[in-house]
Order: sequence, then C-alpha cells, then structure tokens
Amino acid sequence: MNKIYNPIKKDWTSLLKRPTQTVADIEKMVDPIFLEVKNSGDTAIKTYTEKFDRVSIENFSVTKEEIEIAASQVPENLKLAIQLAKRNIEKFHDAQRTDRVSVETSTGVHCWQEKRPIQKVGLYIPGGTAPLFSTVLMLTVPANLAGCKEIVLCSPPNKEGKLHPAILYTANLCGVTKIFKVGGVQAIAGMTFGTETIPQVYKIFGPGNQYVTVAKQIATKYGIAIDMPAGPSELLVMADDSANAAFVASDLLSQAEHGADSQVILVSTSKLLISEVEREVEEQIKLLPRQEIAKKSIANSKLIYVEDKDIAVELINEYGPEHYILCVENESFFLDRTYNAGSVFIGNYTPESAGDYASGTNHTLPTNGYAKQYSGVNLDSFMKAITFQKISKQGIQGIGETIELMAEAEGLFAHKNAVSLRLKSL
Ligand code: HSO
Ligand code: ZN
Repeated sequence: MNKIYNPIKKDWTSLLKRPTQTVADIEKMVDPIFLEVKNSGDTAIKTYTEKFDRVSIENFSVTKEEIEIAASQVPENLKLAIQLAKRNIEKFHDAQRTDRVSVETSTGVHCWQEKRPIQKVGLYIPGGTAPLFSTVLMLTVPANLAGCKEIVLCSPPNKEGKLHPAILYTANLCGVTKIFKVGGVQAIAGMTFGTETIPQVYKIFGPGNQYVTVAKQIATKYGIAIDMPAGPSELLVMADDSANAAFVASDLLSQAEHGADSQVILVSTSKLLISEVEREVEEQIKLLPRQEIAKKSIANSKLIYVEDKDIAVELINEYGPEHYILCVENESFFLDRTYNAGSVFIGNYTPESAGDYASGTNHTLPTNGYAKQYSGVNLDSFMKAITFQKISKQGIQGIGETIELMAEAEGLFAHKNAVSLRLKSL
C-alpha cells in the first residue's frame, strides 16, 4: 500500500488519478461490431458470442425450462436472502416517487409536470469472475416500480452456454420480460439496434468491463440513453481515531476483491490508524479466496494522511468517490461538506457491503469522478418528466402581449401570429 503524508495540493490530481483507460483503442474494436450487429442482427450476435465467449449458442433467448431448472438450483436460504434484499430495495426506491407538480403561473395559465416510465429498457449484467445477481435486483426493482413496459436483460453465457442460476432466478423473480444469453459489445449493440430476437430499447443500464463501457458510450451516438459512463469500482474511506482499523481494512478489501483495477483509498487524520489499517489489510488478505485479485488492487491503493479535517474534505470532494465510508467523531462536519460522492456509508457499523446487497440503496453508482455530475441509479433513472399546460381564454389574454413582444424581438413572426390570431378571436 502506498503511504502519502500531507500531499501538497498541486500533486492531488496525479495522486488521485484513476487507472488509465485507452478508450481510443477500444473504440476501434467496438465500432465494427456495432455495424455488423446493425447489418446482420442475430447472425452477428452468434458469431461474436462464439468469438468472445467461446461458446456456440443456437437459441440465446432464455426459456421457461431454463428458468425452472435455475430456480431449483438456488439454495433456499439464498432465495430468502434475495427476497429480503428485494423488499428493502423496493421500499427505498418506492419512497423516491415524487408528486405531480402543478402550478397556475399566471391567471388561467396551468402548468404541470408528471413522471412517466421509459417504455423499453435494457439491463446489462456482466459475466466475469463473480455472478452479480445483486445487480439484477438493483436494476430490475426500480425499472418495475417505475412501470417500464419492456425490461430486457442481457448477460454473457459461460462456456456451457448458461447463465448463473442466481442471475436467472433473480431476473425471473423481478419480472424481467426477456432474458438473453448475450454479453459484451454485441449485447449492447443488439439492444441499440434491435435484432430478429433482441428488442431495441430506449435506455441501457448496468456495469460492464471496459469494452461494454465504451459500447454504451457508442450506443449514445445512435440516440440510446445510458445510465452513466461506468468504470472500475472505487472506495474512499475517511477515518479518524474513532474508527475500528479492522473494520476499515475489511471495507477496503471488499472493494479491492472486485478487480485488479479497483481503487481503494484511505484518508485519515491519524497516523496511528493508518498503520493499524495497513497491518490489518496484510492479515485479512491472506484469508481471502480472491486474494490474487485483491493484492493487485491493494498494491495500487493509497493511504493518505492529512493534517486537518478541512484539507480532508477538499481532497475527498476533489476525488468524488463512487463509495464513501465515513468513520469519524464529527460526522456532520464531513456530511455537511460532501458534494461529490456516489453513495455515503456512515459510522463503524455501515459496511459498503450493506449497500452492495441489502440495505435498500442502489449500488449502480458513478465512478471515475463522475460523482461530480452524475447521480447513481434511482427511480427517476427509469422515468422521464413530461410537462403539460392548459391555458384558458383569460390566460392567453393575460400573457399574450408578452409572447407577441418577445417573438417579434426574436424576429419570429409566425410565433407572434399564433398568439395574435387567438387574441383577435376573443
Ligand atoms: N460494489 C459493486 C457492486 C457489487 N458488490 C455487487 C458486490 N456485488 C459496485 O458498486
Ligand atoms: Zn461490491
């Protein structure tokens, strides 16, 4: 772990740099796949599944039988855990509903705003070394609550041409309309254009490797919306002497085990805590089945000592972590000054794992500093706000002249006329 004491401000940018991504190179690979899926649909999907997932699949739509077999393979206690997590995620996301906003802005001028669901959404669940069925919950629960009509899920098949049973069980439990055993760039391209089998969607959600991330960005060129640009997972812990070093170390490792490129950072005003955490990490990592992955990410991790709270707050906002754990005496000092973070975990008994699985908050969050301008996935991510207005005769008489004047000043006489005709008729 890299220990840094009192970094000077001009070094912050390089100190807080994320692992680099070479987007240009990846784009060169992704573009032709998009074109081929656009032109050849399912045939291209199958070709790329053979090439990248090394499995030949005749029918990549998941069948009812496959779902039934999967359900029988998931242990009962895991099913109950998934159901409890689902209920908490539902409770928290359902509470995010906003009321219709309605105002009479001038006499007889009624304006209102209502949320409506995005009709067709595509959810991507990555394959790789961990079957992220928790991400299925995080995306399908708000999609359902929002009222999305078509919820399509794509996830890469394993070498046997199958999806993990818990992914299938959860997707089915949460009412996914269609599940496809398709992953990577070809899945994103499939949902962008639609193929004979895969429906086209309006917005694509979910994490993925760097190829999927670039593919989602390319999808936006074709008019498809995405939840956010994603990148490797991150955690920043801010801790002082009131923190439990073993707990902090366990949190850092929980993110480090996601991938070699995960980034974990500890900021502290206590040199003692830093050395205790370092020792704990060394001990705890030995017991982890995924220690090889965690070791790589821990090797790039940073333990940053700063002299006072103000500097800490500034540095944390500058970084804008995806996950931010706060274990300090004076919580409100930090919370009041938090502007850039995806999700905040407060106190010694709030591990990030809680939010990853079951507390109810969403774990699909902005990485790579995007917490400065993006929110994590929430109920509104699956909705659009539509405005409505209805103006009475009295209403148009009241604001008509204002509109005429403004339209004339912009040189737009047809606009002016649309009002003048009505005023004259009254
Ligand atoms: N920490 C990950 C989500 C996750 N963790 C899924 C475990 N499973 C990104 O927020
Ligand atoms: Zn996690």
